[in-house]
Amino acid sequence: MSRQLYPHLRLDVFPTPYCTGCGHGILLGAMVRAMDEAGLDWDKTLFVSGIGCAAWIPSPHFNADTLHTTHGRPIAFATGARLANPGLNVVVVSGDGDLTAIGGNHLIHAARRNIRITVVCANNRVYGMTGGQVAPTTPEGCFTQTSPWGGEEPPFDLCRLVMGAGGAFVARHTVFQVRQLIKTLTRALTFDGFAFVEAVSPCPTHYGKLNDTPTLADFHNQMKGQYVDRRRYDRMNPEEQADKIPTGVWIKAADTITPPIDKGSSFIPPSSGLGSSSNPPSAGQGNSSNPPLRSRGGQRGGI
Ligand SMILES: Cc1ncc(C[n+]2csc(CCOP(=O)(O)OP(=O)(O)O)c2C)c(N)n1
Ligand code: SF4
Ligand SMILES: [Mg+2]
Repeated sequence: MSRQLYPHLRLDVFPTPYCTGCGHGILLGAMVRAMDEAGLDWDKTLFVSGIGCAAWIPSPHFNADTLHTTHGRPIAFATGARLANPGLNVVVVSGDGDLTAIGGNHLIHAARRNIRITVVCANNRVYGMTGGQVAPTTPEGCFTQTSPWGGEEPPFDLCRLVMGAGGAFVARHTVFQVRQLIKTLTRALTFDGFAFVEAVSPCPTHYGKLNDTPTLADFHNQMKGQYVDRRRYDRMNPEEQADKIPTGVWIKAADTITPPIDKGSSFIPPSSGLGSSSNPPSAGQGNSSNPPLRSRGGQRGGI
């Protein structure tokens, strides 16, 4: 990483606590580079995380305002911060267990409501921090401490989950696709609405050692065959697609995106005498007490 980016890190807490070969360190570096490329003001950005190895990416490593919250609740905290201070860029970075198991409800409803936050999910397909329990992202047949005969449940495809919930900007890359990951994170950080990025990240310690990928190099060899660009994936027949996972960015067509919830439709305190339950302010309309809120410099458009 360029030394020019060092001021954005708390260098006194390095090296990171991550195991050798953990993908979370690659995502950490990609986030810092993406923040730089997006040109976002670090002093106007809040990073929110839950509990888990991934939740340590922003906190304590970023020299920025960070909220290290409770397990499963970072999106709830982030939503509150965003609505209370619309001038803030709010970025959630956390793990697959945190965001899609215990915190899954917050994820789908933030996507449905088009809350203007960026959510980055480090998906290592296991609960890493607590010793490697099975997660809703663990592929069928894969071994974990709590699925010693191989997981029997079908996993979530996180991108499909968030798209199904209405997510406007949805993306996936492995941490090995680092250039695309940085580019996509840059777009997500400036997207004018709810943006979700899944970063597939190896956990050699608790996932790899039980699934024939004990080193980062083993993960690389396995993932480069399995994760394919979505344009290539779309050209495959169903048999070819069966063991592949598409990567890339999916953005809803602009005219199908729900207006972000804080755009002129925000809560009006009853004491203000404005609005009532029978006459709520309509979405998309500002008024003098609730002017439309600052755009994050959005990049809407359908693909
Ligand atoms: C309410 C609650 N339940 C369970 C835990 C235990 N716990 C801490 S981290 C974690 C899983 C983290 O997994 P993930 O979010 O995937 O992060 P990773 O460590 O894999 O990066 C769990 C179950 C907790 N801290 N609080
Ligand atoms: S347990 Fe897994 S996710 Fe946690 S630091 Fe080690 S390799 Fe990374
Ligand atoms: Mg995990």
